[in-house]
Amino acid sequence: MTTRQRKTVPDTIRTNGASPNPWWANAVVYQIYPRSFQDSNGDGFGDLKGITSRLEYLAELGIDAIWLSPVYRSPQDDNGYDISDYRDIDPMFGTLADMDALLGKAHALGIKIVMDLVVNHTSDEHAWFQASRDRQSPYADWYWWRPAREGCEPGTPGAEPNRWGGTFGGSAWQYDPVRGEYYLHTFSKKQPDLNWENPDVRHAVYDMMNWWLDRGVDGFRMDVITLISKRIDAKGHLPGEFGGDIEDEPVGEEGYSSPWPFSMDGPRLDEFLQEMRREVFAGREGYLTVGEGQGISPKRNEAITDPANNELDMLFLFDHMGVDQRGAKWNMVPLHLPDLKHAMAEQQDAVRSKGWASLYLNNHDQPRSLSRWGDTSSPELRVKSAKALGLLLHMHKGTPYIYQGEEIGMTNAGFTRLDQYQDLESINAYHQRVDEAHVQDAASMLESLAKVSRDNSRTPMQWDDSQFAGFTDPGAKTKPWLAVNANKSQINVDAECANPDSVLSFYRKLIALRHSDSVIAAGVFQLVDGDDECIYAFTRSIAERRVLVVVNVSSKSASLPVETSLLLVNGIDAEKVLIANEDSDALAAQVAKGKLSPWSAFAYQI
Ligand code: TEU
Repeated sequence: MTTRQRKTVPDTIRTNGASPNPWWANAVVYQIYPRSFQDSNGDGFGDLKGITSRLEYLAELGIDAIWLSPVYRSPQDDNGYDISDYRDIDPMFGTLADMDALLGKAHALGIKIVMDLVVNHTSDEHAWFQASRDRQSPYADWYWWRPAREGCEPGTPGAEPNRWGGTFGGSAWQYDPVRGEYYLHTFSKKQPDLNWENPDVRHAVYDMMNWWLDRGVDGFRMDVITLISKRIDAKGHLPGEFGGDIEDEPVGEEGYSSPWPFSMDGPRLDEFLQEMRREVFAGREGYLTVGEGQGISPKRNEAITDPANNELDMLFLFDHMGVDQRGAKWNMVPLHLPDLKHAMAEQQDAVRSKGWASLYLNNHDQPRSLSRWGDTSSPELRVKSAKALGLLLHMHKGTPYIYQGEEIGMTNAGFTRLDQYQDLESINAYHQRVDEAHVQDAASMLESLAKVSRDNSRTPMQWDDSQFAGFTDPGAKTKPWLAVNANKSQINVDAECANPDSVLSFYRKLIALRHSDSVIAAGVFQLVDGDDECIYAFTRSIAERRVLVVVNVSSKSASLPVETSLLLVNGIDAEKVLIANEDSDALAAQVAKGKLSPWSAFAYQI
């Protein structure tokens, strides 16, 4: 077992306004996508025993907590984000005993475990939903059931209650012949939305959460939690039901309007979150709650995460992840750096004195940031830009999240054919856009998928250069569920572990710095030269201590902009470099010329 060096942020330094400072005030969280992390039984899917066997690796990396994507019992329509039993583990991942073993060992190593909580919807195979199909059942009102549009034959084309489309294709309404009505599904038709207006639903969710906390988990990452309160009128009607104003809603390229505006940050969100806080977390300590924050503005984030309001500890905001997308997520455009800086700065400014930010560039829904915004054209630039993006993110204020493989510089999958993809969103979008709505041709849609499909981040973790990258045994019964990236021979844990110049070693330093330096953990953020198109610079400060962060987010040599140059007017003193992806002499020479090499990045005490 490793002994962990970790200073906490002194309580005299304000983090989110809570006192004492919570443990996550200077923590780093690591996200595990269990299917793709480590397979222990050769079935081609990662599992809990696999994760347990890799905990020492994570302890050495230095992370404080794991966010575990869903491992509950599930038909796996959306890789576990469709849960059919909240109190059991899917056999694909193991058993409850395996979960207890994982918790026990993680805790012994000083690592907390935060479970994914998916309660905007269940699986259609969940017992609640099955019971709900009977109008006489006590569960009849647990989901959003609605009759066919007036004058239409139920179950026929166009008879859906309104024109909402599901996030994963087709209508957001599915007709159920047993009940003779439609149910709402914001995501796939196997993910019916729960009716949070019904107090029985809410209390069933709180009971389940308490059950997991009693079992030893340390908190929850709450899937699409900001969609739980839908905008209904006094009669309980959803917009557009039976005619109404949704007919005027813009219809997207694929012929549907979006239900999201009617559920993101809905009217009862604060009330539900406060109720959850009371019913689940009152009297408990040391947990973490982080919500997926679609539709939450930085200003609203400040309120929801202000400890005085008793809602959530932090949220994942989305605005900074959309800066290179236009309209549909499939329409990617090159990054215009000032857009990213301003989106991040707005989030940072809103948590200056109250509330808290979570920091991420990667997760299981996003393409790899290194392929998206870094430079993978040569091994040198790949390593340097991976470190630059890591430094950039980790020097902001908030709690950084590392998505598995990010710490070794994993890249997009490199798939070129539709049959290589497994993600339902990618496959459905292809058919809808290419075959049905004809908004993209096959070649351009394959290009879009190669850039932005969720499968880009879901390829197996690269542990070594063996056939299946150490994710599963070469002699395994089946191949990994998703192909291993061809670059596993260059990019893997084994190759990086002992190399002090690797991306992995750099991430260890980033994590250690957050633990030991309270300016990095809690310092006030100030953007510098916000409109510069290559250099991303900002300061972090507490009282007289001030750290300047400078990153060249480009593959060309860039001039240091005015304000940044002024802050560096005395040149670079090696002793004041907190962390950098180049040696101090090289940095000093660049700064002396007023230039920064491609992807150079450093944090400097000024
Ligand atoms: O994601 C919700 C979400 O808003 C998206 O990021 C979504 O996955 C999609 O990429 C939109 O284009 C959460 C989970 O993180 C995701 O994996 C699930 O599929 C989804 O909810 C449904 O549970």
